[in-house]
Amino acid sequence: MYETMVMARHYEERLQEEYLEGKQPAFDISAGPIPGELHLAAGHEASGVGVCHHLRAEDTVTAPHRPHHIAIAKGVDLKAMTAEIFGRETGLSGGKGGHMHLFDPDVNFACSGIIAEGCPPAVGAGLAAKKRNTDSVAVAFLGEGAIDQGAFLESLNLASVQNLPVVFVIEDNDWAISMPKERVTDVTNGAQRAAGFDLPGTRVDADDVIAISDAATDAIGRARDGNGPSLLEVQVHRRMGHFMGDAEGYRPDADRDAATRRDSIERLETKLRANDIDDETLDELRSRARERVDDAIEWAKEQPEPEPSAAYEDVFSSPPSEDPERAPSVADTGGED
Ligand SMILES: Cc1ncc(C[n+]2csc(CCOP(=O)(O)OP(=O)(O)O)c2C)c(N)n1
Ligand SMILES: [Mg+2]
Repeated sequence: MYETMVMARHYEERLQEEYLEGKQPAFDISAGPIPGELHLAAGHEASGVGVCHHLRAEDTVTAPHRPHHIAIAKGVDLKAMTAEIFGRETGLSGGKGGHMHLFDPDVNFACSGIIAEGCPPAVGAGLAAKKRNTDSVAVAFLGEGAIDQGAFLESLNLASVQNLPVVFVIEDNDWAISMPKERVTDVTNGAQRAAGFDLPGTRVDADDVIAISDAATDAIGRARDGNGPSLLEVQVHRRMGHFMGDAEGYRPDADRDAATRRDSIERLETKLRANDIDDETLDELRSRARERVDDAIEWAKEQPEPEPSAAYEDVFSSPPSEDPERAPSVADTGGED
């Protein structure tokens, strides 16, 4: 878990450097090696790693717009994911999806820029697992800013009434863009939402990967054993802006400083040392993690950009103009079919 957390943090720090290249002085969002928006998840590592650590490739994970730590922990192909973020042809989606639209069918991972959008597909994956009689589970991650979305609440209901193997994980980082949590909801503990659907709900108050992993053991074990869904809320921290380029003028310095001080990786390191893991072992884990990230980024930057002529490929599953079944249409011919 330590190695994966270091990998996820180093990934975000390296992407930040790459992203800012060429975007200054007036912050041109389309410039540089990573054009478009970028939401980094430094400070969220304990959640993705503590939960996904219990999952297998055949289990499904859906993530929101801040997905990298979860994707890394789920075992998404790091090189293909990085190429996707850099908009390259060999990316997971041919470089057309970007960092909020990472899909890796080999490990059943998907994410979306639409908040709470991952909840219904996770319920669908849970239903599929149940119908196929497997013990696979599905996990939907969402932010605390999405807990009033209909998609989330309807998904809780459907998962509950159908007794599906789904775990919902709320990552509470106290902020939804520039909106502090207390201005959005009076519910300080998002896990209480579970009570309205007669589900177990647990909140882990600190971004402590061991505590999160323990809570996930129960929730995922329960789903795997056919005992239905549950809801987990975990406290994490946003160490960076909402998106890269966010000057965070709305955020009190004390809040940002506190997020930086509460470092889940240092917390785990302290626990590991207390359990007699020596410096040499920690150094080795850190170097291995960083090397994998650096290799993936170097590789991705050497990949070709997609041909402009490929812009419409894979966009429609069945383009009307190319589908003999659908052209010409009934309306055009006046036929009666
Ligand atoms: C349905 C929908 N509404 C609004 C947005 C715009 N939006 C993007 S991120 C965000 C806030 C998300 O906050 P939270 O869920 O707490 O996640 P965090 O960014 O803190 O990780 C909003 C409102 C969106 N992407 N989708
Ligand atoms: Mg949030």
